Amino acid sequence: MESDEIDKAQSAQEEPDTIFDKIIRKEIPANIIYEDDQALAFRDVNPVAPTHFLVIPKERKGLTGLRRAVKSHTNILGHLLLIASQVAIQEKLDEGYRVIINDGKHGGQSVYHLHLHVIGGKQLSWPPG
Ligand code: D5M
Repeated sequence: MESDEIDKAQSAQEEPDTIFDKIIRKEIPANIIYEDDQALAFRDVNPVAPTHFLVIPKERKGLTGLRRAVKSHTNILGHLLLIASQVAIQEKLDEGYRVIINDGKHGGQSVYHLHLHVIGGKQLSWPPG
């Protein structure tokens, strides 16, 4: 396995409550760097770059992953991208950054609550593995 996250993704599945719900409800600590009524951004506990934060919808509304997106999710999907951009500015990622959504087993998804990864703070390589 390439990493713990890929390892976890092999057995991860949709569930009614995820670790991110506990973060939203403030039941477990997280390093929250942005919050509004619809979205939350916090630092990834397992960073893969000098800056690595996640942007999530506060209400999952069926969005366990991007594959579940339907037309009624259009506004929240747009909002999450906008917040990714605004928090990247807040984090001073002036030289650029990358936004990633891992979907399903092949995508390496380990938490089934839609989330955008924003990584930066160094020159990133391409392609990802
Ligand atoms: O990404 C799921 C990401 O979630 C992974 O990079 C670790 C991160 N994670 C898991 N638990 C926490 C907590 N408690 N705080 C912060 N970050 C966390 P995926 O795309 O599903 O593999």
